[in-house]
Amino acid sequence: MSTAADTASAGADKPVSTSSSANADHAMMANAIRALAMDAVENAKSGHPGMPMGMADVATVLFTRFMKFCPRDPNWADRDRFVLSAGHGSMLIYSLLHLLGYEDMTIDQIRNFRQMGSLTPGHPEVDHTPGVEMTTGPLGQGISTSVGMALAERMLNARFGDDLVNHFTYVIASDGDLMEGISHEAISLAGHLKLSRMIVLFDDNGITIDGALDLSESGDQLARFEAAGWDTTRIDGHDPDAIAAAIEHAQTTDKPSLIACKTRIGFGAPTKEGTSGSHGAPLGAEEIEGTRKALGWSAAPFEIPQNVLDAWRVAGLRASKARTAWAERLDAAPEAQRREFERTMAGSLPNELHAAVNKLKRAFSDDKPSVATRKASENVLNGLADVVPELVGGSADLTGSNNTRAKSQKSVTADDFSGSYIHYGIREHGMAAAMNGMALHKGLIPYGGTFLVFSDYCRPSVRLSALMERRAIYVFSHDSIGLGEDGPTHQPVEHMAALRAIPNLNVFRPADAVETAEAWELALKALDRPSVIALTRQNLPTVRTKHTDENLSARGGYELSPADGDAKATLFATGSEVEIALAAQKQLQAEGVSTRVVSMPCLDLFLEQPAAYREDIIRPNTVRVAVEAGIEQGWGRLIGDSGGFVGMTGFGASAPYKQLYEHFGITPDAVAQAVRERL
Ligand SMILES: Cc1ncc(C[n+]2csc(CCOP(=O)(O)OP(=O)(O)O)c2C)c(N)n1
Repeated sequence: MSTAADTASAGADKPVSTSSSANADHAMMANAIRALAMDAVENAKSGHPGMPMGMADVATVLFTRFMKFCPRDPNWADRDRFVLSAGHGSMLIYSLLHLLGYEDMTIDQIRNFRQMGSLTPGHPEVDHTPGVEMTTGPLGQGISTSVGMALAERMLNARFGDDLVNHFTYVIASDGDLMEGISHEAISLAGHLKLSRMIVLFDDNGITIDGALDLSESGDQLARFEAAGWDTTRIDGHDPDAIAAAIEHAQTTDKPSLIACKTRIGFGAPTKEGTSGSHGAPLGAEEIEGTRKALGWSAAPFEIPQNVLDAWRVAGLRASKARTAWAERLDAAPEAQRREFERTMAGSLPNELHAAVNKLKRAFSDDKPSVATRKASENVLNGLADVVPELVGGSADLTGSNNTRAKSQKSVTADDFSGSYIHYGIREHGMAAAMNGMALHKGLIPYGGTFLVFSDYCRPSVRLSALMERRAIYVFSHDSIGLGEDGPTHQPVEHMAALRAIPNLNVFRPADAVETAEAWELALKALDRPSVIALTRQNLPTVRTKHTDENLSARGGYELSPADGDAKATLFATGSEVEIALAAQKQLQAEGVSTRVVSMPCLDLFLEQPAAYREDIIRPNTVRVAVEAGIEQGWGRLIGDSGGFVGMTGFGASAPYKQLYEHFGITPDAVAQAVRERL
């Protein structure tokens, strides 16, 4: 049974083979997972025992014979990645981490499954539990994010070579994962790019919450994956030899692999096995007793027989030598390469970044271009792509519209992963998930573009970027009715507000080229936070005409244009409406109403500033009016109950953009009038 391990790693150093049967037979090792899962769920009075019990055989084979990882160094850069896409089966991964010897995952943590502060939350959470690679639970996200991990692996392999980067990405996915629409985008992208190091183990149990899968599905998953360019096979997911043979084969193909593992959910449960009754509820004392009997498992709850635990712990040590050999290779690598590898994997930025940003800012302030911020963003990328080579761009088939590609960026293809630009195709959701995967893998900084209105198509993954605290940068152009003739289907209205509602997400809407450069700098420096950069289609004047090295956008909002005397009014604006606010200011001051203009490129960052700064910018004793070509939601904290808002209250229309601004009353006159009414 040790043959599979001999081909377990594609790296120069293979993890040492452990014959599981030397210490405890496969069945008992798998039963340890089953027992922990059913006992933990029973103890918590909630959770999902069925999936871990059904996939215990597959997980045992994968982790004892194939996976390359190190419990004492869970973040080892060249470890195989494992994503439990079916996050509801979290007890599967918690059991594995405990059994394999991840120090923090004590039996008490298993006992405390789903309790406050435990390392065993209801669904797996990255950074919370060592050994968990991503936060899963929303079905479809895990498998789709894994595409980004597998892509990052190939891209970093192209940059740093087999000695440093050479690992697999394994996924356990359920029926639900494969039914979700995002999986279509993900598997077709993976198939197109021939991500051969991606291996999906599909828990082909034919059961979902409502009952038998055939209530809602009659498709052929294997045919679907094959059509997308995957290698596929179907096996008995309770036959360890078949599982091992399938993984062994999957490692050698030049395509991503799907292994459909026919399993019985709740394996061993006398009345609930094979039924949705074991999916998401405790089995109950009687059923658990019957399961113990059926499995031949006599140990008390949360007790693992010593020989079984020993066998698991030995499996946990399999890759120790491979890890040491890898560390030696890293030490022996040329100094510059080693440093670059360590820097990018740590996520730290090159020292030259600030100078590069300031060079751009100075040039913009000197030249005072009238450009769309999407074009300014392209100019910024041209200035930064070589300084920050770990930047990986892309677009969901709108490269020329989003202006996301720097001149020096070469396309990534299935034959050549050395580039840094990805053609995601018309797959916004898959793109956002893949970006998360790259950010989770580490070593690359992903950014990707589409129209702001289609941020809705990325939203579930954007929310996960924020929840997982990962630096993904969303470049959303065509950010208002200012896009003009494409009309209301393409004109975002509620999107800024909707994105601002996501915690831990910085939403930038720069007013000119200088603020665009500042937004990029801040997005890159936000190591544990994703950013959105909303950009215009239409040209905007340069409003920051005097250069300063200080990143004024860093505090979210700042006084762009002071009043000509004791300010009576304050105008807040973002992006393309800053120009309108400045024109209104002129009008008002000509009438003797001293007015200041505050540019607010990032409301999220502004609201995090100390109260004194906020008050100084808001000036509650002035008449306050905000202008943004979107809905009012979110501006209340700045304008208060008595303030004015000039923006949109419904959907846009199809017309040249200047007419639209007139039609919807987003004009300097309207802003000035809103002030006059409140004086
Ligand atoms: C996007 C999303 N929709 C719904 C759910 C709720 N949910 C959790 S598991 C599940 C389906 C269960 O079926 P399957 O994926 O086959 O898992 P199994 O029953 O085999 O464990 C659903 C609908 C979810 N977690 N994510």
